[in-house]
Amino acid sequence: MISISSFSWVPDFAKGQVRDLRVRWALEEAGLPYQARPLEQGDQDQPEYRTLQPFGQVPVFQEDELVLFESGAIVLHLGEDCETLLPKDKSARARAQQWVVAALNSVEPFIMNVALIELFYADEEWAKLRRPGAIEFMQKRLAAVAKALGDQPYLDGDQFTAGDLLMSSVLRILEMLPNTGGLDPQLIAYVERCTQRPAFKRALAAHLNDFKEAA
Ligand SMILES: N[C@@H](CCC(=O)N[C@@H](CS)C(=O)NCC(=O)O)C(=O)O
Repeated sequence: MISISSFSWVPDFAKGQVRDLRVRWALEEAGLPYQARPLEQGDQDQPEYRTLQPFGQVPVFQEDELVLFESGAIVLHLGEDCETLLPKDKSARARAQQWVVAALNSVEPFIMNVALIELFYADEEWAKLRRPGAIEFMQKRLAAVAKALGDQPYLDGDQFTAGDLLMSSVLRILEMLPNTGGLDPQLIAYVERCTQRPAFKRALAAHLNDFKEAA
């Protein structure tokens, strides 16, 4: 049975955002059963966990002998056997992988810059100075995503792929960041389209339910 690590507790603002959700979503798209293994506070710093995840983060994916960290790598691994995530056609598959990397490498870091300022350092003097520039840069990246999407339903056209799973997950971080310019209506509709998928709804329900059960 596949297992993924998650946290048993996070602050309310982070519920529905922790990165195990991305893997749960991919597992649901692939139709694979799994069990979550919620970590208690401090478990992520234990040497046994650090051998699985060097940075002490969630999620860790385990299936038999295979142990993987990095949600993007896990989604790509699951895509190997799931055409919904990674199409069979070689070029379409490469483009889906490209959007996975774009979401995690070209968009998420700029949203996370703003998230760190807003959620953790808002009162610091340096954060107040950095904030406008960080928001401006993030908004430039969001505008570029909107332009690339154009009037297509998904980043590569008509088909949802792993690229959309990760991009919409990354864009959802904006839900935690009011007063930072938000998403334009086109990207709001895109995120809505992706998260209306039954697989996302099941993943989110399980993710949220695990916090309730652990409380
Ligand atoms: N790049 C990693 C990031 C994982 C990550 O940031 N996980 C957060 C929860 S969403 C975490 O474990 N934070 C605790 C920490 O960094 O110590 C991935 O995508 O798997």
